[in-house]
Amino acid sequence: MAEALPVAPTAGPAAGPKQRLFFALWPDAAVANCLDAAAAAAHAACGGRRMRGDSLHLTLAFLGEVPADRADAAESAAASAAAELVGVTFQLRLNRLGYWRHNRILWAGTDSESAPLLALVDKLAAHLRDAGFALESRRFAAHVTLLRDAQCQDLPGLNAPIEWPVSDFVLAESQLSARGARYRVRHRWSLRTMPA
Ligand code: 2AM
Repeated sequence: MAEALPVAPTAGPAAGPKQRLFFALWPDAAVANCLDAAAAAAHAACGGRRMRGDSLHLTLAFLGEVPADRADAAESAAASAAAELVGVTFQLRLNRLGYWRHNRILWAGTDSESAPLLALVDKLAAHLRDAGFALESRRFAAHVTLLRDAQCQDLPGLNAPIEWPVSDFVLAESQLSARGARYRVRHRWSLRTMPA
């Protein structure tokens, strides 16, 4: 994994209120605690700013600023993707930390690609594109940002792999303020059962 996640402007009308939206895997409390502990250990080595424990996530597709009247289209696209992936729950094993010098992000990720994760990302992207959302075509890089503005001379390791049982995904909204971004989960789709 070498590059940041793809992004591009979203199609749709330019006027009116907008929301900064993205699809993500959102960990349960147990996984979030493991990620938060990894962030604490990495922070001791690299400094920077730790992500809030309740903000840790793995982005699947970044939509950027979406006009409020297009949010429903994004949700419908996600429901279609979820319907086609019913039963595709999987175990994600985060077994490494990584550091991107260009944006000074320290992240947790995996050194082997997860086929079901990539299937989810591809399926979601396909339905979003069909709905008119313009996603960038750069390769997806699975990562959970742990630290921003980090400076790592030597990359710390993970004490133990983090096992993340994945059975749903979410649409989240990022609210930017002077004190940084706050995230709000707007909707969750199960991979176990058909969307309502
Ligand atoms: P990051 O953690 O690597 O910064 C909410 O902002 C989520 O969307 C974060 O996980 C962030 O990734 C990702 N994100 C923010 N801006 C992005 C962009 N321009 N391209 C891709 N992903 C982005």
